[in-house]
Amino acid sequence: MTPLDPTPRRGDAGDGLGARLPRIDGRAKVRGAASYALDHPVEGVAHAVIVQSTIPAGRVRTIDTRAASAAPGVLLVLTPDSTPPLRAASTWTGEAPTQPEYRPLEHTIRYTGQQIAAVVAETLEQATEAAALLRVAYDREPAVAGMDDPAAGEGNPLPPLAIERGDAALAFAGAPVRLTAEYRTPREYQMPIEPHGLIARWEGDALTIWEHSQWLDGMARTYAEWFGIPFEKVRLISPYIGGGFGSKALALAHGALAALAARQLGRPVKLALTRPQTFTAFGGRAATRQVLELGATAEGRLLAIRQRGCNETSVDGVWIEPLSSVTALMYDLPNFSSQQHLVPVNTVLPFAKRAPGENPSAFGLECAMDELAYAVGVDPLALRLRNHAERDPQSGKPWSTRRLREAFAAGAEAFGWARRRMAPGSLREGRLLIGWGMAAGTYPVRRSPGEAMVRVLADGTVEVASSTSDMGTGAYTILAQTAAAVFSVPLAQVRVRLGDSSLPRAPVTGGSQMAGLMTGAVDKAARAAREELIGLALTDPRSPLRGVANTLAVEHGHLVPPRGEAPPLPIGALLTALGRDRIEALRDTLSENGLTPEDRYRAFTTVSSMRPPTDGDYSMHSWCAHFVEVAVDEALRSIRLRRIVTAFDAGRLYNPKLAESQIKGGIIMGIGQALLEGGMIDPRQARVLNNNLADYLLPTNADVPSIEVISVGEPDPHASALGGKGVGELGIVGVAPAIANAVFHATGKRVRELPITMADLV
Ligand code: MCN
Ligand code: MOS
Repeated sequence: MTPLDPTPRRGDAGDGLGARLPRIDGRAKVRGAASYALDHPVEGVAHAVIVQSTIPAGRVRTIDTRAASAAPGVLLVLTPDSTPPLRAASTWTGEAPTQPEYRPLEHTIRYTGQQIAAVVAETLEQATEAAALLRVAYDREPAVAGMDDPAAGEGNPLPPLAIERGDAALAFAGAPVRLTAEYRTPREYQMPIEPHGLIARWEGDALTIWEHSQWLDGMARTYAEWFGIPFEKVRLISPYIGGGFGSKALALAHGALAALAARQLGRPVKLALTRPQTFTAFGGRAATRQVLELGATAEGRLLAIRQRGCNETSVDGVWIEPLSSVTALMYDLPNFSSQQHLVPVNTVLPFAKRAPGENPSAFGLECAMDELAYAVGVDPLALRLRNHAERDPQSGKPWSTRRLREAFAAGAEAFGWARRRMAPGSLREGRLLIGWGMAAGTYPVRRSPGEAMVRVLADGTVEVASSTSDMGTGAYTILAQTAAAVFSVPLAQVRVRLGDSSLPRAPVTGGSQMAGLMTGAVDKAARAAREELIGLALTDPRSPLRGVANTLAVEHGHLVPPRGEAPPLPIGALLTALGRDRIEALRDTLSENGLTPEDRYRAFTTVSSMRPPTDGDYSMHSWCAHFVEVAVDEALRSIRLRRIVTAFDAGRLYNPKLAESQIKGGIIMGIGQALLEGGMIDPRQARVLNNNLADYLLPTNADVPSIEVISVGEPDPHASALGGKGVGELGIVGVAPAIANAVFHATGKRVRELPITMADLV
């Protein structure tokens, strides 16, 4: 490259932020060069296999380990009797442990599939064989299979989640139009293609763990606390992740077991869960149920919503799937009352799956809005515009940006919504009943501190380093683009290192916050490094540009005097002239000064520092509108999607190709939720029956129609340093109700429970 040759341009933004570029890690991934946690070659590794409970409640009376221990290659059998307790770790939300000890294996059984033993052997086959030889005797107790089990009862109220705004009961009673309906979503599972597992290795009191992670620092903290070693002694490594969707944010019991076994054996241990084991080794989305009462004027203006909901949790833990999260703020709604119960059942503790809360919340609300549209005879889109909220009705704060109207308009235009006729069954193609449905979605802007290191090396390479993770989202690419923009260098000149807890700190890659906060951190660090370069170039005695001007620009990776006083100098050449191999800058996005090291540590290793969307003067959210077409075979009642158009506002897009890909991924997951997914629970054993990818149905290419994605966002200066809002979870919110509404339009059948199957339409 000769100096000042324009770098290859792709789109208006070059290789910088905003350019529509493919993922820089894409080639490595498709060619098998990207190494995932379990691929890592570790000398002398032993293999662990987990054994799970076959009863839902009771106690392990005995585990006869004799045959297993004597089996070929077996090195260690861990049972509740033989496993020493670890120290309890504080929770991911930052609360101190309530008990001193943590036992990854316990006698008390709370759900089918709970881990009760582990076998470690020389080979995976030997460990698997020996695990089958364990003889477990249980004392069984009655279990609660799910929320609908008569033994489940009403559950426990959650007062902190209750919302009372205006007088919903009164307004509902006096409303000219009233609707009451119950909406339900089943247990759902994240099901990333890369199943869960890890390799643990001790060297003295230092623990290295190769484990996929949405939160390197949070998981490293948990391991450190479990084993009573300093945080710095734990190194988590996970440069690539085969999807997480919320399931890879925490250190889990099988991780504790692998690390424990490795310490006990004095050699590295690898543990991979089988696909069926992943259904109970960590929690998926909780099943939910909500009754919505909508009161409206005859023209469809909302007067009141009363919401009574519940979600499943485990018998010994609390997981909240907040059902009011969209209901409370989507529409101009003067009177709102919401209460939620938690129903403890014998399940693994549910956890976050893409848009926890917003997703089932929107399913109820956006179906109910469609029902209201039919009750008052107003087009569903017109009804939503009629109820548009000009500010957040819950916090009373103005929206930072809300281009939902624009999303409705752009989506409707691209879809051809204006041609829709209201009556169900009015569109037909031969034996196909065609239905058009729509729904809105939203996801809050969350913010935590992030930290990044930017280095400029003597060969001109710009290096970005952070412990944040890329689950397939595109973090490598957008962070490279961020640095490329600051130095105006081609992407090929930037190297990004992520997914290693020894790198600068980052909070959880959850809540769709990472792109906004890490582009901010990288931009800040890169600017600091650029300033330092310029300063050195102007003042260092060895700099060829010393004294030539009183300012310099950085263009195309060169230091450029403003009026051509001297030839442009490549940034690497300056370092060489100075005899330095690098300059570097570490910056974070913590706004508060004077944080103690302990505060900093907590900020990155717990979610205690995550700011809610209404923290500050504005209420900040991303928005979307989905328009879908379904075809229902009149005779077979099979449901096929024909096309989806989604318009969204996620502020400025750091990379439109990747943001659109995120939205498409969310939509595809929403298709699964609407038509295919759902844990089937055996009422006798409280067991997930379809615990494999043959029976737990996910959308395949053949299930996915053409998807058109349109961005209508504009930079939101309040939401993040560089103006973007989250997209990772946004796309799934509202998909299932849009599909349910389309099915209604096709068939006249209102299905209020997911997934919607042929059986619902006969
Ligand atoms: N992006 C953009 N412009 C924006 C915002 C985001 O171009 N204004 C693009 C970037 O490529 C960025 C990606 O979208 O890397 C996601 O950014 P963001 O919305 O900040 O989400 P996170 O980086 O925090 O990723 C987590 C989020 C969550 S919480 C779940 S759940 C989820 C999701 O991302 N899990 C995923 N998307 C996933 N995608 C894949 N492939 N795999 C998962 O497990
Ligand atoms: Mo996403 S469910 O917040 O990891």
